[in-house]
Amino acid sequence: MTALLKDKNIVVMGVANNRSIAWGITRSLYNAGANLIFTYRQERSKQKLEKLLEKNGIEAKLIVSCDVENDESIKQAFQEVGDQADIIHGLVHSVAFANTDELKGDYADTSREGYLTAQNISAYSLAAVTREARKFMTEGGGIVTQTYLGAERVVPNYNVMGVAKAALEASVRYLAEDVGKDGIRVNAVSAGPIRTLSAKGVSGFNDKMSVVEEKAPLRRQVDQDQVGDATLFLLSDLARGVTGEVLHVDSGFHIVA
Ligand code: NDP
Ligand code: KAL
Repeated sequence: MTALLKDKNIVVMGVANNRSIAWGITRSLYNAGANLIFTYRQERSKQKLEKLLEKNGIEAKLIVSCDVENDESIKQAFQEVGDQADIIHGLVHSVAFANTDELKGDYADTSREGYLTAQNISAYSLAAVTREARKFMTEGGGIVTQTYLGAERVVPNYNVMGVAKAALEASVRYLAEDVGKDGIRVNAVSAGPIRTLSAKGVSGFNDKMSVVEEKAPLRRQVDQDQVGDATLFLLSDLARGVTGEVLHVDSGFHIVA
């Protein structure tokens, strides 16, 4: 493939380990010639990331701490990125969180606190990071977030996260309007189920995986590399006419009744 992102500075948020969707995205972006900047929350994620980079011979331009629950942390992180990289050409938002006890049973039983936590980390954070990143996106560029079908339909157990993803997808559209005048595009990838650290242990996950193999037009699982390549497309100039869009990378599962 041609170097679609040669010399472009791309910030990737949300690598926790080698199974992370953000790590699949990293591989695609690296192969397309991007300079990569990473943000992490937990120290353990930083250590895993450093090992992965070393093992794969990838050199990060910068690795900074960023807890998206905290405005000051976001401000500091992007200030440091701006100071070191000068210009940001792209941003990958691949973070979400809800308490496990809210990811089962009735959505009606969601606590106020649990609702706010899911919205805060999984949806509001996209607006917050867009606000800080756009200051340095002086040549335009792309922002891509990760969503799931549970935003559009009732998927058992996804509950509070489905409502947060609905807010995230609406945010993609409102943010696309805000930053479009600066030549910045905002899009989402809606991936089918992929076994990651987040997905592990949440009830109903295995059933969701097997139904894709049975019912999706392509009758196969989705993997991190497929999401990585779709994210690369959305960040690249090939998608220069695309903004405010939710692109399903789910073997076509969402079109089937
Ligand atoms: P991972 O567990 O690999 O990644 C989740 C990431 O979220 C971690 O890196 C974690 O960082 C980060 N995170 C959580 N809270 C915060 C916070 N307050 N500040 C900063 N970072 C935070 O799981 P996935 O790769 O599966 O998830 C990535 C995205 O993909 C999520 O938005 C998820 O909803 C979405 N998605 C996943 C699907 C799947 O089947 N796996 C399907 C469709 C969408 P740390 O560990 O350092 O806290
Ligand atoms: C219907 C599906 C089955 C699973 C239901 C809910 C999945 C919710 C995703 C959400 C991101 C999971 C968590 O927040 C897990 C968290 O409570 C506990 N895990 C952690 O804290 C780990 C250590 C860290 C790394 O995780 C985070 N997030 O920080 C949905 C399936 C089919 C598709 C999925 C998994 C979608 C999705 O959004 O991830």
